[in-house]
Amino acid sequence: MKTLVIIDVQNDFIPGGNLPVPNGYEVIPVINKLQDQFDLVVATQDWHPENHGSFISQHEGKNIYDIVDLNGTPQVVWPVHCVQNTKGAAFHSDLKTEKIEAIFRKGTNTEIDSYSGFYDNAHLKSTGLSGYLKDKKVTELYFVGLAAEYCVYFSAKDAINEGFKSFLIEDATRALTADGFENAKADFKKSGGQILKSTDI
Ligand code: VGL
Ligand code: ZN
Repeated sequence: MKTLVIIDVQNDFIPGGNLPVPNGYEVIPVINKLQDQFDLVVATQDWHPENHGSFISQHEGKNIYDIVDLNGTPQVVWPVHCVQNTKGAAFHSDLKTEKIEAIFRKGTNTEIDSYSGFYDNAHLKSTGLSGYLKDKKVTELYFVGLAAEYCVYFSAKDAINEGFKSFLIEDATRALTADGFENAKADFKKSGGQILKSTDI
């Protein structure tokens, strides 16, 4: 069974939001069109408490994109984003949501960040996504959304470790930086993932 996993298409990751991905809006029409071609559609939502440990507000004297140590795990310092129950954390209103059967929230623990939709960055705790999909006998996962070299890449890579066939639909994602996405794609391919275009589906 083919499943579309929509990663973090939230206002804060779209231009106008607090952690905008350049051209992030452009993924929405592509993702809306793709949804009808899948048996199952699920989504993730970055869902942080207002004092989350990845936020610049918690690291006096640091700059955005600095790397700090957060409880033993290297952590990029981010602008305050996707705070629970705020407009920034909501899905963009142009994203079609009627087909989304389940939403998995991540980054809820202040002590650790969670780029992947499956696990936090130290693989301490599962979101339940893997069990949910295995229960439905899903075997192939297609990843789309934001941001390409963070939450999309880490989710797509964890999917391989969880035993799924993992595909990343390149024109249905946008990156924070081109270099970051090139490195992520190279590692994803090396790990057994496949890069596709939406027209290949
Ligand atoms: C993300 C940085 C911080 C993402 C989430 O969704 O890619 N990136 N939190
Ligand atoms: Zn986040």
